[in-house]
Amino acid sequence: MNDKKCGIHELYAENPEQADLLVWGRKVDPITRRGFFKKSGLAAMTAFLGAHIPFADKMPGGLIPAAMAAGEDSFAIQGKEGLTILNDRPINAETPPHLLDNNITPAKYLFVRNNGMPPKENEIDVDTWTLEITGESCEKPTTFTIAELKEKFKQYTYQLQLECGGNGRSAYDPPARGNQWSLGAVGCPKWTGVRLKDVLDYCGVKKDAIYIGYYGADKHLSGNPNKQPISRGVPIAKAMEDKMLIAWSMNDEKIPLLNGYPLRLLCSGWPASTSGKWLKKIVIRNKIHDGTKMTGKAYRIPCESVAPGTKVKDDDMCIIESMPVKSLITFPKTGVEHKLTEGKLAIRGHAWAGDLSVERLLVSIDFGATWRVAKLKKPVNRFAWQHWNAEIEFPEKGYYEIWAKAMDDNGVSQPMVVPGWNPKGYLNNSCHRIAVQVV
Ligand SMILES: Nc1nc2c(c(=O)[nH]1)N[C@H]1C(S)=C(S)[C@@H](COP(=O)(O)O)O[C@H]1N2
Ligand SMILES: [Mo]
Repeated sequence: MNDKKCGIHELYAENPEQADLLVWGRKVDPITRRGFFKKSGLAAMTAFLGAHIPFADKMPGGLIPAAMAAGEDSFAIQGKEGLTILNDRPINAETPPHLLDNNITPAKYLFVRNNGMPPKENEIDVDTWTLEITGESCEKPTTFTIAELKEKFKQYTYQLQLECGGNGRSAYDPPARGNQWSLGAVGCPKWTGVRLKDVLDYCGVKKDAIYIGYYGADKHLSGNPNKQPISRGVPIAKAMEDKMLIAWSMNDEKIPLLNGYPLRLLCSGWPASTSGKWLKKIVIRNKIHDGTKMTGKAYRIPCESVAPGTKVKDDDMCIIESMPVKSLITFPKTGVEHKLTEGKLAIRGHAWAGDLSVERLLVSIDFGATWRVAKLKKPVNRFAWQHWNAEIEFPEKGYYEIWAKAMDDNGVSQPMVVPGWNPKGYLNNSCHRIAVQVV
């Protein structure tokens, strides 16, 4: 999968000088091949490497620092552990399935999907942070501090799953551009906040309202303050569901900076791109919100299915709504060895189904020829993922694959193979499978 990864490696491979300029603002002298940092570029690299660089002036241009080049693990994201980094500007990182084993996803294992440059921690003051509710279909535009939100509205805590619309994109052929997520752009932490509905009601939703849109405090990659990295939303009916939250806390702690500190929107069940991070403003619209990444082909799929590789007109693309049914095997880790003499192998994982719930989870060890029903729990609340487990008996030694397949309460199952191709590679909910060596 390495060849599909983009980010610093690809950038440097393609054009080292351009990469230097982009990442660090470092210009290369064409004769000496030395890199000349602008002050801010050197500061950025120093911060990245976590140390002052005594010989920075001798560093050749177009050279990727060895601390980053060595491999994924040498380039750590603050507060995260064991994530696979897909891109570093903006930061995008996913969680290997075996690290998603916890029932409630810990902060260190929640994936990161940034479209722009997040605000810096020292730029954020929780006490003065405000959320503005406005828009043409808002009767009483109001600005709240976080303290006012806490004081004015009832507080709720729910476990809410988040999955990027592009999770699974790496499996599409022909490939779709964008972060090559495999399985781990998903998680299900516990969030505390106020209901979006209560806040919207307080500010007055006019009769002609049909959509909401969010704005966050992150900046566009170009640095242009008039451009948003992303500004998406959901129809009013979805916004008014009682588990859509404006949250200030995740797992009883402050939300991690990269996941939206100090305030984020949660529209669980829909592509996580509808759950705005670093939340500053919500607009109540009298038309479908037309913010960045609402239009064109972003977060849209062909209204009618198309053959792989088809060019689709923007007009024939429809906004993705509820995410499809999906599951993960989170224990054991793929490639595990199991001794036949030890008897059954206990396996487990989670399953979720967007706006719906999961009705059944099936497992197979014979490449899908036969399936057995696993034990499946009810969600702790709507929009929380559901835990499942099973005990697997192997007939003899050898190589096996364990496949898991979930079915939602409309009777729709995950496909075994990659589902309908679409230009941007969204909604791959094909079955997760792991390898087991029985010895
Ligand atoms: N302000 C803002 N909100 C955002 C994004 C962003 O880049 N900026 N990314 C969106 C996308 S595409 C996803 S998948 C989720 C990712 O949430 P996470 O990084 O907390 O896992 O946040 C969404 N909310
Ligand atoms: Mo996303």
